[in-house]
Amino acid sequence: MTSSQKATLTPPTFELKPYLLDRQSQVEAALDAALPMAYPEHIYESMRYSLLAGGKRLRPILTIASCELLGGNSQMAMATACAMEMIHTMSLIHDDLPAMDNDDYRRGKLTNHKVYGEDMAILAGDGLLAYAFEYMARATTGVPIDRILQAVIHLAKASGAGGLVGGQVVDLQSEGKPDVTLETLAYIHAHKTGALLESCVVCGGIIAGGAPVDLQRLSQYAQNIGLAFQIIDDILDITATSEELGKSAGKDLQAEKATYPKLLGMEESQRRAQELVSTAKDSLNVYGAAAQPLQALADFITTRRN
Ligand code: GRG
Repeated sequence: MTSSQKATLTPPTFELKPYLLDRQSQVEAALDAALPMAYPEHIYESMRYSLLAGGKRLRPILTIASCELLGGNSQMAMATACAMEMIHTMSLIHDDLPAMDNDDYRRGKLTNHKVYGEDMAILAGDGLLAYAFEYMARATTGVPIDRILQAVIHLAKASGAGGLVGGQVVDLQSEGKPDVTLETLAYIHAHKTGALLESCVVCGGIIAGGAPVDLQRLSQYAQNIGLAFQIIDDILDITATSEELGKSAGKDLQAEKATYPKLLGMEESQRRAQELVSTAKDSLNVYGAAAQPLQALADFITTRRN
């Protein structure tokens, strides 16, 4: 076999770094355009402050990657991808409030309430929550309306009491309790962090017109990376510095939170995260090389430092 024949048979190795940089800049531009300044300026400034504060943009990138896996394109998925980041950002603004996790820093900058006050921070979160749905329903183009409706329903469910809100409630109720079980912790993680990640991946698939079996595989992938993501988050809270995290490190210990490292130890937590990522990747093997971006994103979850 000649070397050129070999080259055509071996799938090219996927380079995550340039892929991430390219997608991040597309998402930054789309978010900036999605939320222009308007009257009353103060609230728009506060919403834009947090929405455009950086971050890995993992959720919108996952949305676009899933859409592409099932034959869609980034244009079709972009409004939904932006909506995902709006919901994520609103949850961070509210999570940072004194009544919740009480943090002064997020994404390396002062938290929203530290700059705009608690009243505006609550309203900025509310504004982003409502606008996410308006924007995804209004600005999605080239996608049949029934798919958009299905995605809106999926995201609304993931954001509410059966998803993010429910996870945050059980998390708050569990603070300071010495007897939180692994089962409760899994519930917190699956809802507080996993539900939105799953919605990103599944909605990307819905927008592309994926069949139920495809959406099922994507959901499996996402549930596994969702839990792995939060286990790594728990580990980083102990091992990374505040500078690396862009927020205060060591908060979980301080708040006496149940975490994977606390319940299982550091080594076992790391092993579980790795195992979950491996299972997540396997659930997409059926798509061959087309699954490389989502599989590489799964690996990124365990190697990240923030
Ligand atoms: C959705 C109505 C509604 C309310 C929100 C406050 C709240 C209820 C939920 C808290 C959700 C929360 C803060 C979960 C933590 C998720 C998490 C691990 C965030 C960090 O995500 P990264 O690392 O952050 O992707 P960047 O900054 O990179 O985007």
